Amino acid sequence: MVKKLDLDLKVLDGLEEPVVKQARRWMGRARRMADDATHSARTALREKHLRIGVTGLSQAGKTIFMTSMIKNLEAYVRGADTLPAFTRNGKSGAIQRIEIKPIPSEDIPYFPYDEIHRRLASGREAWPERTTDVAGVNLVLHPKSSLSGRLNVEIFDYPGEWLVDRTMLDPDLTYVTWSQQILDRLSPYSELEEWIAFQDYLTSLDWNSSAGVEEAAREAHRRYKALLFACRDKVGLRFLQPGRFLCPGPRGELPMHWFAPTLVTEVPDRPTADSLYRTMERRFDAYVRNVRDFFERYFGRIDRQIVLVDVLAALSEGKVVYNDTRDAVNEIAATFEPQGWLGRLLSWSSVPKATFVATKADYLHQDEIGNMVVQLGVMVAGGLDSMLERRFTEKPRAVAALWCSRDDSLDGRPGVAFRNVRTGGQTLFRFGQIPGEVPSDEFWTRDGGIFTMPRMEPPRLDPDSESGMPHRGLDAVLFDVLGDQL
Ligand SMILES: Nc1nc2c(ncn2[C@@H]2O[C@H](COP(=O)(O)OP(=O)(O)OP(=O)(O)O)[C@@H](O)[C@H]2O)c(=O)[nH]1
Ligand SMILES: [Mg+2]
Repeated sequence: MVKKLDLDLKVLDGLEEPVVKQARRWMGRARRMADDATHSARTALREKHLRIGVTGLSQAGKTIFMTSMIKNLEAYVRGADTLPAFTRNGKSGAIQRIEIKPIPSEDIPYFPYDEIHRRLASGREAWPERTTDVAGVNLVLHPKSSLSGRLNVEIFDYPGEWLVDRTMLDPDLTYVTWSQQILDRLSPYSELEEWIAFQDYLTSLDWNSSAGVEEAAREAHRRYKALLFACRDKVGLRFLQPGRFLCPGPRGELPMHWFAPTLVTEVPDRPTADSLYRTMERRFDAYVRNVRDFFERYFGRIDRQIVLVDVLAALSEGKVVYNDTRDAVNEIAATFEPQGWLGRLLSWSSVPKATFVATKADYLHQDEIGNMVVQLGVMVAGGLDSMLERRFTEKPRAVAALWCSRDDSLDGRPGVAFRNVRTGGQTLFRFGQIPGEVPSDEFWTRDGGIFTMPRMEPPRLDPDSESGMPHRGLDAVLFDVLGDQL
């Protein structure tokens, strides 16, 4: 191919100057494309690709999980014993080298794991900010065995607020049915001033009218958004849609965001295209299309899904937050069910294998971790047995991606000790009972029943990360998703 192009370039000698230049440019480009194609074909034979989605509601621990995953894989490759599950399963030293590269399409922001690690290593108040955009990296793992090809592991981080939009892809959902769901879900918070302001405005609107539509749509959106922020920041809810109203992404707020749930329960009779109803409905449809594009682009070809759930935050913040988190996790889990509606709807070859993980397991003494996993099963599928039967996950896990505590005891019962971000001093902490079922009303009214989890200071980290990041149980999850590929 390349030889043939050389000959053709000689034939061009003697033609008009600009024509020759243009032709040479095309030939050059064709040659580079041919080279690239040859290179890709050669490497494709030796390379395997694995896309891992790390998902979870906001503040579930995704950013820390990914950073710890990368830093511990790097340290393991350098010979540190950071992933004992690999050693236990005969894969000690299975990865000879690791390269960390941008996602091959090169148009996705680079996940700033080094910067996050540096901040964590710097001490107090070092936890990352909420994530506001998608970011990813490609981990190129070079296995020791010459029989296995290079393994490209692409991982993505994104704002947890966007995950709940997944359920908006249900093909049976319309603007009207979605609005009813949302208004039902938020009705327990009707005492919030933001709810009252939003409801007052909705009831004053004429949905068939085409006068003042833009102002009405924007004002309804503004008031609805204020309600979503109040539900997130005052009540602690996470199942809030549309997720991009809370976290719009790098392009900021777009005109398609200027809608809100409607009070209309049936499609009005022949509304005109420029009526308020149709305008809002059109924007809702555009939003759903955008959500579909997002999930298809980043999660459409995911092979393994790691779903992180902050079980302890849900249990500590009271019945309302528990039910909200459980509903969100339930609905998201259903989208991972083999043969679920999402798998059939999108052009995905198959629904990825999911691993459900309870995060921040360093708030518990080792003796209590089993109860945490049982509660994870309750939240995901009503019980551990049902979670396994419905094949949501093969092995539910509990992980502290960054282990900030040590096991201790409090009043003779298992607890943990850590440095508290608020006080800067040592705190002895016992989470208390972790129910093995959906908590009863007595659970919520018990002494000390509802509290905000104290924030732990990150442990002292080695700034060069030679020894990785201390964790509890991360190695088991990584072995579940990578072990059979090495
Ligand atoms: N003790 C402890 N705290 C953790 C751990 N992982 C996360 N956290 C805490 O949880 C908070 C949220 O963690 P992130 O990793 O930023 O959560 P996220 O899912 O990326 O959140 P969003 O970007 O908002 O979606 C952190 O700021 C920490 O306070 C852990 O392993 N141990
Ligand atoms: Mg994050």
